[in-house]
Amino acid sequence: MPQLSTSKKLFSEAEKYIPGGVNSPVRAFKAVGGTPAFINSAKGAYIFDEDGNKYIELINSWGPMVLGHAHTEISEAVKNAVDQSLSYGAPTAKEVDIAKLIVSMMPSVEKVRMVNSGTEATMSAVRLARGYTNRNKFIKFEGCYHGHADSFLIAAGSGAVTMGTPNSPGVTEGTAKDTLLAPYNDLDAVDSLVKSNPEQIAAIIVEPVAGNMGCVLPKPGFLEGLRKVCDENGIVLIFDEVMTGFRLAPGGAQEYFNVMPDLTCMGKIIGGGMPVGAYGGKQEIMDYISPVGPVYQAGTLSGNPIAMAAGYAMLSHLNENKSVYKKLNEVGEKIKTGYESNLEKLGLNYTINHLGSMINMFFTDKEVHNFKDAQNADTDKFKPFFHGHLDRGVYLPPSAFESYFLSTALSDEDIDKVVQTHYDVLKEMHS
Ligand code: KE4
Repeated sequence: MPQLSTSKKLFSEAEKYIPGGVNSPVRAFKAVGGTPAFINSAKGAYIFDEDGNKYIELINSWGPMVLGHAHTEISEAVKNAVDQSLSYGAPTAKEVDIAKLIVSMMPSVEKVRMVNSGTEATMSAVRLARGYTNRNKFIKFEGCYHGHADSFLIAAGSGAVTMGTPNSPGVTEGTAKDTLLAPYNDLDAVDSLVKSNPEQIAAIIVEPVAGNMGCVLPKPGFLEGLRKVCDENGIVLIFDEVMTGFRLAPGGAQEYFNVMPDLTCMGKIIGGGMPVGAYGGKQEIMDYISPVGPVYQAGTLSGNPIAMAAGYAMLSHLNENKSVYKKLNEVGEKIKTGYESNLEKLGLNYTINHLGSMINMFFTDKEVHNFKDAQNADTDKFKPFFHGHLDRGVYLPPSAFESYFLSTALSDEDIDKVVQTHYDVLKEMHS
């Protein structure tokens, strides 16, 4: 059990000034209990808390730190930028560089707009789709999380479901009525929503690999089916690649599955750890955005030069070192294989969902293809599973409804420790 006395003190102090003591709910450990470790540094695959505890981490800031923490090229890029002031609120050459790089990496993206978070990206993309089609409704999938904009907090995943507030107070009936819901992987449900709302649906937004109900993969044909229904009904297909973008492949899930959306939302990795989001896609649609078109969207710190320096360094590294993806996928494969071998040795048949460097285990022997499947797992088991790992120095996302985020910084020894810890914790839980 890590000694957390400084974190405990900081947490009680934090709770006096910050709601729940955190600036994002899932960090508060509400779903797993206990005191969240206050982190004061990180390097490579390791994070260190205020009490000097070291953890091998499988969160990586919820995705951005795909190369591990404090990567030299990214840190150097930021250090070299800060002396030229932190922000101008005017166009810069670096914004042109990163836009060109994103367009070259993301197969369906012809133009891109930088914003400051994944939420801003998805919120803007849906507004753009509504403006472009002159329609109000959109379809999202239960358990998918697209950030905290009002229209998405309907059967959302991630922290929303972890907090037990699937439909958040403060979201008006007026907003909710335009959000249509379908189970993930259910094309029939999508078809019936489209038929019952003819000419009214502006967009379908989907996580091409869901990571906010745990890791849930698209069934073969699901993404292709969404493409088809959008083509047949003039609906804008939006891939929320905030998590999968630049992680599953240089061109994200759309490259991996070779299914092209009309708009793509990006975040996390794109900023290299700095607050960056982006949305992009077909020029014909993107030119509906102000100042070219009538759909308004703006941001004081959008394209911030320091954030662009970090993001450009990250994306350049990924674009120029395709071996990163081989390593990422090897890390994922080794952990999956280790987990499977543990389950066999222990006579357990829990479900592991995995793709590339996204993975998690559900406490159920049934397959998990949508949110209801994920909720039917024995989520009470996640709490001892999480703390059993934390006590042994392995930091998992503190929620059963999250994918783990792996990085290239995990060495074979780290992977062995992650796998051994998985075995030891499950053995202890089931003895
Ligand atoms: P942000 O606004 O948090 O940058 O991005 C929202 C978002 C959009 N789309 C997807 C697919 C996402 O996963 C996210 C954010 N992911 C969560 C973790 N599952 C962020 C962690 C948090 O809320 O603190």
